[in-house]
Amino acid sequence: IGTFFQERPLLTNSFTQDALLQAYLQRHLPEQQVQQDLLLFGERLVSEIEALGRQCELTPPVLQRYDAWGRRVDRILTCDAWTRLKHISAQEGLVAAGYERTYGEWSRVYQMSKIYLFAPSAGLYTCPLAMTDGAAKVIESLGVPVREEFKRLTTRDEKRFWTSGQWMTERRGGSDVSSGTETVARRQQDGWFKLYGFKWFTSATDADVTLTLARITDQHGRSTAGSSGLSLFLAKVWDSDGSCNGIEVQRLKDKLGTRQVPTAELLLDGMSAQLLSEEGRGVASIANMLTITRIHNTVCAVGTMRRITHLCREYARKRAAFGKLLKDHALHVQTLSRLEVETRAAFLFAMEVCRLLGREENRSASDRDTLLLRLLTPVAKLYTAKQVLSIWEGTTNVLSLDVLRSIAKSSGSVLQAFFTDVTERLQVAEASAALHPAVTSLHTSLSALKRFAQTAAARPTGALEQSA
Ligand code: MFK
Ligand code: FAD
Repeated sequence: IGTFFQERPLLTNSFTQDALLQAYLQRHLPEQQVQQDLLLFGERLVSEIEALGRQCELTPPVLQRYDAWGRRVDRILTCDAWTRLKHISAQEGLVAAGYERTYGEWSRVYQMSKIYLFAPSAGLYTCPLAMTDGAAKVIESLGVPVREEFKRLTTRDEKRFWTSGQWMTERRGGSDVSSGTETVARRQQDGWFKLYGFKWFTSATDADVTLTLARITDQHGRSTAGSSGLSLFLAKVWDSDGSCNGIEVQRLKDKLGTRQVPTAELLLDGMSAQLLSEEGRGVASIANMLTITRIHNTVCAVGTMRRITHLCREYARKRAAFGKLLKDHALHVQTLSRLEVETRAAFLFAMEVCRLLGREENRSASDRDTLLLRLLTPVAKLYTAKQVLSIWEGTTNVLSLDVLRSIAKSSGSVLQAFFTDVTERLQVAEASAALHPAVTSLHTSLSALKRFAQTAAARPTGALEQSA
């Protein structure tokens, strides 16, 4: 069988290996505390988290439908590593840091830097974290009196930390949630609701609570169709005795990827839930969750790109072909350089969106920042997402339409904000002779985009779709 064994690429501290992340933080968030925290987190990723993520892949969740006595229990059994990742997520403040706001408008950049480092090692625990963050954001932005839930979603105390699900998709409605949602909500005398319906894709179903959409029925059982009939609800997934809250877990999805994550089909058969939004404002209210999960999606995609480029570079120093190391083959170096440039651009794009989010939450955002955040969130998600990341949280085409929605809804103001922003950045870049060719080419692209925008701004989304 021969004596040669390839030396493997080594994973070392992802923070100290990442010159761009370090430089970015040095420039914008140079606090010693941040550097120290990320340094230690980078060590923990190698020494502990990486193995846990791997364990989650090797030990996928299972559904225990009945107990030994034939009673229906519907328990989702996850491995110890999955639970440990939940605890680590709380300890490291992977959601909390976004709400403690210790670093003012840079708090999201700080939090997302950790998510970015965590993602490629975390066995997709990033999925429940994204939804948990999104749920906290919705609760905070609606200002509803569910303080206990908010505190638990954003705590660093691992014993109190809760995660949230995001149950939107039904068999009819994945992208088209507004017309496809059939779940109904019947009002109870105490003001709570009971939900009846079928949710077709619910990831990280081991969550403690969930946000979901349903149509409130009148006394005759009738409800309003379309987006204006949908309201947003908050529900506990499990009762205090560990049994399901009016839910039957039909089955766990047998997936091609993301096998670590328990994703289920759920029959809601009288799930007790609390109304969170105004009646009929469900879609608009859950949009805040979509913004957060789409930003997480972006950051996780870029974190994975960085891990891949890092390992590729490391491998190229160890693997030989045709008499020399890969790093000495010009063509291979060109391939790696292209990956590196894409990764850097995607990183800066992702961090810019996080910066804008942080400014908005810190109430220091200008009007332009707010418009840019709305426009760039779907663009960043659709551009960076590959594999499953491009399906969930809005497919590439659906997000393209969301970009058009943002243009139409703001009567073109988001584009105006974008053009002003890019023009100002190009003016800065023009000062450097080395950047002249790139600046010229960007000016050409910008002119073409402006021409499109002139025809697009005043038209409704449907008409815009034709012109896209
Ligand atoms: C690794 C990390 C990743 C974590 C992954 C977690 C696991 C996966 C979880 C999921 O996949 S959860 C399911 C995600 N599903 C989607 O993303 C659904 C995709 N479909 C859309 O995004 C549609 O655009 C949407 C259902 C949101 C709306 O379609 P409609 O019904 O055609 O929308 P309409 O009528 O234009 O808008 C309704 C309201 O919502 C409007 O507000 P107003 O009533 O005030 O006018 C819109 O402005 C508002 N809205 C829609 N999208 C918005 C938004 N507001 C802000 N931002 C947006 N993006
Ligand atoms: P469809 O909406 O039927 O779309 C099919 C195709 O048509 C896509 O390519 C889409 O881009 C395209 N398309 C649709 N509409 C348009 C249009 N107007 N113009 C152009 N093209 C269009 N959902 C949840 O609610 N919670 C979860 O936790 C969750 N977890 C998931 C986990 C995994 C692993 C996966 C794969 C999905 C999960 N989903 C979840 C569901 C996911 O959000 C949906 O699959 C997604 O929103 C797409 O919906 P769909 O599958 O019904 O596809």
